Amino acid sequence: MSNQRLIETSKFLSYVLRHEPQAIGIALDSEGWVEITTLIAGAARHGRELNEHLIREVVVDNDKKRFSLSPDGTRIRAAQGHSTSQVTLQHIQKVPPERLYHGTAVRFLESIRKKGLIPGSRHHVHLSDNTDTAINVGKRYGQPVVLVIRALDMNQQGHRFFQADNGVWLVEHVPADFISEP
Ligand code: HQG
Repeated sequence: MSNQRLIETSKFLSYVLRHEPQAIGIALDSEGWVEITTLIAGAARHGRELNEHLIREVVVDNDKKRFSLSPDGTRIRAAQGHSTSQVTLQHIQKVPPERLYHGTAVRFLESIRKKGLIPGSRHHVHLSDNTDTAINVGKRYGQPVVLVIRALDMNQQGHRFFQADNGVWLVEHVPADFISEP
């Protein structure tokens, strides 16, 4: 399977499983799941040819483990990053490590200093446990900068942390007091 086809399919799956399931006339359950057969049929009705083999390859190959299969292998969901109101995924609540990292662009810093980190159109602020990931995330928006978050302190002061299937840490909001800049 060509890499290009896998990337294209991953982008398409991100779009329908996180943001716009209605674009291909499918519904996700509140945990984000849909039957793979339903997904394939919906995509086909909208001119997009998928098949089970291709979908499974995208799930396994994906660099960031963006998608998960149900234990019986019949359903798929995006691990995190949703904006659709169809999904209210109950991620696993966990005690975070002492520090977590958030990659952003330098041009957002002024606003972050005022408001802290806010989720934008997604349901959560995304944090990682390593700086390499954070740099790559930040680069998407311009000159990257990695912010250090005092996650354990935040948690001890009542902020709930969740971890998605793929290891990404999620929190509702990071107040500016817990953020340090390099
Ligand atoms: C910024 C990708 C101004 C925030 C990535 C970020 C990640 C503020 C942007 C995942 C702000 C939101 C998530 C404030 C936050 N003022 N800007 N107060 N607070 N921001 O894309 O974290 O490839 O929704 O720093 O790799 O960049 O999709 O979030 O720059 O894992 O799987 O607002 O998405 O993964 O942008 O990325 P995003 P993100 P996938």
